[in-house]
Amino acid sequence: MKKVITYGTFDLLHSGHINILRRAKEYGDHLTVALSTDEFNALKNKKSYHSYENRKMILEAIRYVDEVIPEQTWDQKITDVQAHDIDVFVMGDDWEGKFDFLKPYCEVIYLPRTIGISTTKIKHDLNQKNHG
Ligand code: C2G
Repeated sequence: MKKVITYGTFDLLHSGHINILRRAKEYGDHLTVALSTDEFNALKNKKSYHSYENRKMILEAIRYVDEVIPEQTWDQKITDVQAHDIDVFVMGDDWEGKFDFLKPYCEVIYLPRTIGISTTKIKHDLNQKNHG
């Protein structure tokens, strides 16, 4: 069984998230998502609208996702790849090159981001609408 992993916050789920999850799954038979905890989001200077539990439950309902594990630190990736017997690591290309240290342990693939959508944009657009 070829196992794929990807990491992220996946807040306010949108088509960009679904695109990366669908395409990541195409590289194998099993997709693990390492989902940023609320505490780790604070380290990323991100505040997600949905809690970790809610973001986890939402991801687990997606057909492309087989397993969700917590992402708690920047330096758990090598351990995750080894512990979960991962063959392929996939991230959006806004992270191009940032995770090449994983190359000795698994295939590292950066996929083009979906243009025109992001959690930040959603929050911004909603604020504009509500405040004129
Ligand atoms: N993404 C995408 N297209 C978008 C928005 C996001 O392909 N329009 C991808 C990102 O490139 C990432 C994934 O969706 O691969 C999740 O995005 P975020 O939830 O914003 O994750 P991020 O904050 O980048 O966290 O250790 C790695 C970090 O946890 C990644």
